[in-house]
Amino acid sequence: MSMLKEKLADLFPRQKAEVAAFLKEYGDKEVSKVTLAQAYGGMRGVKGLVCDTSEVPPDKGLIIRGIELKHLTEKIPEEILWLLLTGELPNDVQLKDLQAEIKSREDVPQYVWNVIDSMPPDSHPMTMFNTAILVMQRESQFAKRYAEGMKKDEYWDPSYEDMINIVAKLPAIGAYVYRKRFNKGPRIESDKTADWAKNYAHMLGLPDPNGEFTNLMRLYLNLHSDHEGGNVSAYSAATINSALSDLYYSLSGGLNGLAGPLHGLANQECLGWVLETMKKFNGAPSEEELEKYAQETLDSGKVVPGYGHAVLRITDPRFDAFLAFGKKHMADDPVFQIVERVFNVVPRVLSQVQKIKDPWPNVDAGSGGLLYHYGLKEFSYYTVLFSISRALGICAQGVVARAMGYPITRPKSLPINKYKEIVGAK
Ligand code: NMX
Ligand code: MLT
Repeated sequence: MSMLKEKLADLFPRQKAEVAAFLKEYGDKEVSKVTLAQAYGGMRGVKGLVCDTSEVPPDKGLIIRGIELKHLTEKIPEEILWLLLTGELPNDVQLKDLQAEIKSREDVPQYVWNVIDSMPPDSHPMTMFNTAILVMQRESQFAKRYAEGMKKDEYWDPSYEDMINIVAKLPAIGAYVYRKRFNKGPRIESDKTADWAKNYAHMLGLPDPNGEFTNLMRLYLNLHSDHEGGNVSAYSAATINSALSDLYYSLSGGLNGLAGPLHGLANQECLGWVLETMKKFNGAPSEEELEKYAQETLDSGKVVPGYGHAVLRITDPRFDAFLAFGKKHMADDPVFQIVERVFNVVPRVLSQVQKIKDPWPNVDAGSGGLLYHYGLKEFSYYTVLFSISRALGICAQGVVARAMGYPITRPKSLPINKYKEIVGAK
């Protein structure tokens, strides 16, 4: 048994007992109230979900298992996966053990390449990526063991196996989607000595003479890994998983939500918006021109992508981390400079619109400019990068949920006349 799995086998029963005792004593206490506006408003702010892997206080941003993101930016994604699951960072021996476990599972079945090859060549990269995950569902250990009649206490074990099998294969699949979709040449074989993010950078096949792009990939795959339980992709995946659909079904389903422009696709939209400003103003726009363009975007009924958030009320610390990387490595890059300039202007413009609750940049406002700098210019691909990273959080949340024995998700909906009765409307 791997060291991580061994640790979880020890940890999970104790955590499950803690939840049971907590519920026994406090189960009937109220934790949230719901107004009619919240029922009609995407349940914003309603506390009714449980997620232990991470939390997002509006005034702090992402905290993974009690550690603020700013203290985790130098970590690599495998360390983050260990942290998400166990609540601790791994030591060197544990990290190597997890990396070896991932490495041993990275071979992708041939039929996955065949399926990607047979898709319409203009399919969106996210459609290709999510289809590849879904088509691998036949590999699910959870589905197999469930059909054989495993006990409820064992659910987390094959979920863990599915998680490692999926996580191990995603860099190769994501890289192939890039190479196939954008005619970059044949698939590049895995580097058997490289860590997860470095191997992904290697298989993408972009020039990386001094390893800066690899470092960006490590940062990128670290920063997007998790964002508590209520975001569209995590919540959708958890709902699917709660029906005991395995992690292949649930991850693919959740990532279909990430492919929406108000969620992960905003990273594609955001760089598009930045480049449009360059086209419109024949080069780098001034702050005044950007202000005008942001206002035009609002007036045309569109959102300014990369800005605003359903939970955060500060500049997203993930944006801060990308900005710091850009300042260090590409301060003179014209696209990066516009990203910085947009940051100076857009919050001011959005602050003047009363209904917008958060005028600050989110994670998607800065990442595209950095990818563009290293030659990853096909921005319809950007959400695949987000997905590879978010798979860590979604899968970790799924394994924890099965270990804790959480039931099927089923909130109550009502039609308008029932709500009218409840609030006493005429
Ligand atoms: N540009 C224009 N309008 C905005 C923006 C923005 N960046 N942000 C919020 N609004 C509007 C929003 O559309 C809504 O309008 P209406 O009432 O007419 O429907 C109003 O302001 C109130 O929205 P909020 O309560 O501030 O935000 P909400 O929680 O509903 O939505 C987002 C959050 C993230 C969906 C929203 O801020 C947005 O659409 N931002 C741009 C897209 C984006 O960057 N998404 C990525 C989020 C991060 N991620 O990676 O998932
Ligand atoms: C995320 O990373 O999932 C986004 O910031 C969206 C969210 O948290 O709602």
